[in-house]
Amino acid sequence: MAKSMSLLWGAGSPPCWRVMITLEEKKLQGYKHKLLSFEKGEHKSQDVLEINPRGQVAVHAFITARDLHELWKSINPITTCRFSSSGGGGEAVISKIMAQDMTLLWGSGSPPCWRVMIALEEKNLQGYNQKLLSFEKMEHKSQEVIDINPRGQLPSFKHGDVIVNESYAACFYLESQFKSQGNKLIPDSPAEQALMYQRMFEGLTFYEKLNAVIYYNWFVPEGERHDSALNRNREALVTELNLWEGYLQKLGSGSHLAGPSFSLVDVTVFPTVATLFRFGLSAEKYPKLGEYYALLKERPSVKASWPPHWLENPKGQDTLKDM
Ligand SMILES: N[C@@H](CCC(=O)N[C@@H](CS)C(=O)NCC(=O)O)C(=O)O
Repeated sequence: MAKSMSLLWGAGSPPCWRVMITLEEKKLQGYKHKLLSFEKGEHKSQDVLEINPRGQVAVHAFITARDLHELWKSINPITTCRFSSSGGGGEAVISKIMAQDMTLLWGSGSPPCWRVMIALEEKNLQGYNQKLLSFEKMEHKSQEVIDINPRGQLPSFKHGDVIVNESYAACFYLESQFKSQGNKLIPDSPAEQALMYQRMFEGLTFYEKLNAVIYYNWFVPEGERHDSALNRNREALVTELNLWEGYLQKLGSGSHLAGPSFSLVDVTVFPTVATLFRFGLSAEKYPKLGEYYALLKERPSVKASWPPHWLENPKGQDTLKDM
């Protein structure tokens, strides 16, 4: 197994080290590897770019998609849903009972909250307890939130006594606990599964680059703002947008982000895409993202969880109009 794996790595890079520790723990010594030098710019070499088009300093772990899948299969034990039933009315009743034990504290328009809400819908867990809180009124710093999430952030999510606040963690948790309930969100095909994981984690970069532009004034105190810094952030977002356009282009029309089926990467990245268009991104300039947005916005789980303040006020901002 290890022989079919290859890792391009840099010394002292924590992302590379993570992969190497996992490979060791899984007794996959013997994989092919090549130590590259960041100083010499070897992370921008053709060898790297062929596997990782980002070839960027912040991403130091390179492993092929197929290898990633094999590795993931070996570290991700298949969990089965203890509560599944074989159809009939039983499943709906069980979903309802399970959902009653769940509580979500959320904020309207927050992509992390939206991810969890889409996952809950997809897993037929409608009927969970929920409370919409206001960021403006600082309700995310209330005791009610801090009791579940000491970071004072939304989403804050609880299932019985289990607390899982990080949106990605909550999505993985729901899929793993309710594997055979509602829609299956992790594809079986090795290529699709590996691509799903790959794009999910790239999705975090996408979200970060978006926030650095649309919330620049919110994040950076008045005296520390510079047009040059904002322009740099805008350029970084354009680079990111072009990467995602390219990914969608390669997958072909009508595809989801990891292939033909809707999966966890759509759950986690769609809210970022919707936010782009809410902030004025042009579907003419980014036609593939536009097409993807148009496809997904009609999906029942997405419609059911659409941010209420977007519904009340359908016109968004034009911050990204000229991107
Ligand atoms: N990594 C967290 C991020 C959650 C997050 O940043 N939530 C924002 C709303 S979108 C928040 O609560 N911000 C308030 C704060 O950080 O004080 C996740 O994915 O769940």
